[in-house]
Amino acid sequence: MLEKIDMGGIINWYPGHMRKTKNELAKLLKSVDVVLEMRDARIPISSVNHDLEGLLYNKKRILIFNKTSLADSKITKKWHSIFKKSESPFLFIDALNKIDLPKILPLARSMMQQKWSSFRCKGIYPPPLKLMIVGIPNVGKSSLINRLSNRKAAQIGPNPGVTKHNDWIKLDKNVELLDTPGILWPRIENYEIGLRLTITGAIKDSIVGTSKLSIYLLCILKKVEPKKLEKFYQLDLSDMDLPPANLINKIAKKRGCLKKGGIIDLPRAERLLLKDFRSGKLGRLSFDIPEII
Ligand SMILES: Nc1nc2c(ncn2[C@@H]2O[C@H](COP(=O)(O)OP(=O)(O)O)[C@@H](O)[C@H]2O)c(=O)[nH]1
Ligand SMILES: [Mg+2]
Repeated sequence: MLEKIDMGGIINWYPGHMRKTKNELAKLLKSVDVVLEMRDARIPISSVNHDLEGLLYNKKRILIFNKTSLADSKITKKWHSIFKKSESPFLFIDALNKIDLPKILPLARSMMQQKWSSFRCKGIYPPPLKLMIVGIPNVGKSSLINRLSNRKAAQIGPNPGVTKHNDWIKLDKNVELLDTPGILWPRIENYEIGLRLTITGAIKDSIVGTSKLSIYLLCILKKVEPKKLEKFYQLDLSDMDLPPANLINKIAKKRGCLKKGGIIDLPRAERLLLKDFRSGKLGRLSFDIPEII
């Protein structure tokens, strides 16, 4: 996937609040009925936080793959059939475009039926359903809460690290949902996973650097969407044979990313490419591919 470019390295980005959150989650989980584990539909495997497995393994859990409208729909279909074979309940949703959101609460309630019937047998009215949403930073946890509660109950933002506290939010008189800050794991040893997490927004660009990130993106776009790339930046078809490092120079020239004296402003071109991709101008893209993972 990465051609012959050296992308080696380990990503260490584990701000103090992530460690604190993990410790707090462990305590809060006791009062939670169902965990909504949110992952990014473009990286359904790379966005798994294995560091949380020890905490979550015996909890009722729904896997929520968010940002489906940004993922390649053919690849999402393949992931769908793969996850169907596993035992975990899951949903592919889009919080921003309100895709399949009404399925979440009925699914969570259906997982509580047995426990609630035993309450009713004892003549006790079941307590409100308590949900907790967990996941990597910027995956859309707060956006989903706002959609489900029909108000701006949770703070959202385009950069990782917006939610800093664990907040209980009442969805209605029978459901409470806990928003949590995004957490990663202390050492991301697989550098390509680190790149996927960064390109999709869980890790700050500055940790990896826009240079490596844009080269990574161009490697993929060249392979998966060459026509779109060529057309969008008015390149030539033959440019698609160029190594990504040369291709970004071409894009810089085409887009007028130049400094005084006509010198190419590479960082500007890199930021432009990333912005174009993230605003959806370069099409839908999935980074975890079932056959490759
Ligand atoms: N396209 C798209 N963007 C989303 C979706 N959900 C969230 N976002 C965007 O992703 C960014 C992070 O969202 P936020 O809810 O703050 O993520 P959190 O850090 O997990 O709470 C914001 O810019 C949202 O607008 C989605 O389903 N689709
Ligand atoms: Mg948040």
